[in-house]
Amino acid sequence: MTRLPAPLTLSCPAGSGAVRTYGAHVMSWAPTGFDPVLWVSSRAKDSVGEAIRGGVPICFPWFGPGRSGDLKPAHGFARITEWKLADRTSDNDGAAATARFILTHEDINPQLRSVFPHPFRAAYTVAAGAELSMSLTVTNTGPTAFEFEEALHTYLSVGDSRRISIEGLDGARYFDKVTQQQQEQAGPIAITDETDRVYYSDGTVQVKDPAMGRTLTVAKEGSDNTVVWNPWTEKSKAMGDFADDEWQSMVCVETANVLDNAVRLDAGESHTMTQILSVSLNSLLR
Ligand code: TA6
Repeated sequence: MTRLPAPLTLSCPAGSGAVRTYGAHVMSWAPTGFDPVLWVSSRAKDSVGEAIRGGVPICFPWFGPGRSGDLKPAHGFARITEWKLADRTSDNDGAAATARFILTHEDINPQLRSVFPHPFRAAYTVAAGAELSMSLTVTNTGPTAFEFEEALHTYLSVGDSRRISIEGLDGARYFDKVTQQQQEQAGPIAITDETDRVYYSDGTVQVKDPAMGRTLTVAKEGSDNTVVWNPWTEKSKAMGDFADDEWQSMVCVETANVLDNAVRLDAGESHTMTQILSVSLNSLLR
């Protein structure tokens, strides 16, 4: 297997991160003075053609097995394809260091292109500083309309997933992929078992992490779904690229447009989805 080259660093006084051209995959980010915010498995693969277990994989143009339930590879081809680096800056006055990536249908392996035979252009801008913003713009460059799903499958690093509280989804409808039931969220989310839920929400989510004494905020624009995932014990054991106990140190909160919120683009139309991560220390008084 061909090992992946080292990621590009995005560094400025306010924070730093790393991103790969492979999958335009953000591997790490931390504001200056904070512990890493993104999580990567100790067993993560790093070879061409393999998905990377951690950071922020880009799920596009479908999510999971797709709405038909039979599409491969899981979560689409964007995260296992080399994107072109269009430009890269580091902002010395401390605001942010940025990188912009481009992917078109011409970059896609021909076998995979048959699954999604639509001309498209995806532009992805990453800005790492005191916050981490990731913005994905998809343009229909062909003559006929198409639909796609998308998710920024964000792995967040937490001190103990059994003690976190995920706020901002109270009252939101969700599809529970574990029970295959439609539910409505009542209050904050606690992780007490395998959790795999597609929420119908366009709002900001906060992950309160008492073990690390901090709150992670996931703000977004252009997204009508938030996916929350923790594999818990049995699913962790079943994944070769995930150590058995690592479910305790991570939770996925994913900015997305999936299922019946798939995006439809007419010829020439574009759609942008943006996720902005930030961190704050919990007040000792609260
Ligand atoms: O976003 C949650 C999810 O769809 C889960 O169902 C699980 O499959 C997870 O993504 C990881 O998917 P992956 O293909 O990266 O192993």
